[in-house]
Amino acid sequence: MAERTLIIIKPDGIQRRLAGEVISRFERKGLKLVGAKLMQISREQAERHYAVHKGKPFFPRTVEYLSSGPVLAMVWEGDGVIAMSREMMGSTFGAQAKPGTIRGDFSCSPEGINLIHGSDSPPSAEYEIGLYFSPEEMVSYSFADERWVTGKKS
Ligand code: D4T
Repeated sequence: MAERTLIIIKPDGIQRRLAGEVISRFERKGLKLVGAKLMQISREQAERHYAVHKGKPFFPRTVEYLSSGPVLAMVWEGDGVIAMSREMMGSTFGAQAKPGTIRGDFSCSPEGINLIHGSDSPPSAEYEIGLYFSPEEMVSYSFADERWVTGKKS
């Protein structure tokens, strides 16, 4: 199976009606959506999500932000999808993210109000996908034009 990653359009992305814009960028890149869920993340779930940051000064407000409104949780698939999506997102703070990236184009926040989450490694992706999706909630399928997009013969 190709690599998978967890992408979340965070509460500000939903409130600012940017979900379609973000999904469109992932689709145009050629990546494959294999799971999607509009949901409200609970405080406990957000604490589990950011467990590696527990104890850091920004942990409380980061948990508060992720659980502050509806989000769109998605699983995207493709060889190298984790690194590609991190590049597409841009660096953590919108105020510093490069133009052309999602955060660079749509966020000016210096404080982590940064529209989107993407897993940063295969172990994080596995852990984070498991927080939001059961295996039956993801779908495996092929695109008819796969070889024209990836160059791989299916
Ligand atoms: P997420 O995980 O939200 O997609 O963002 P990043 O992967 O780009 O950033 P991260 O895990 O290092 O940080 C998680 C979250 O905490 C906020 N944060 C982070 C913050 O407010 N101050 C800080 O100094 C750091 C490092 C922003 C994102």
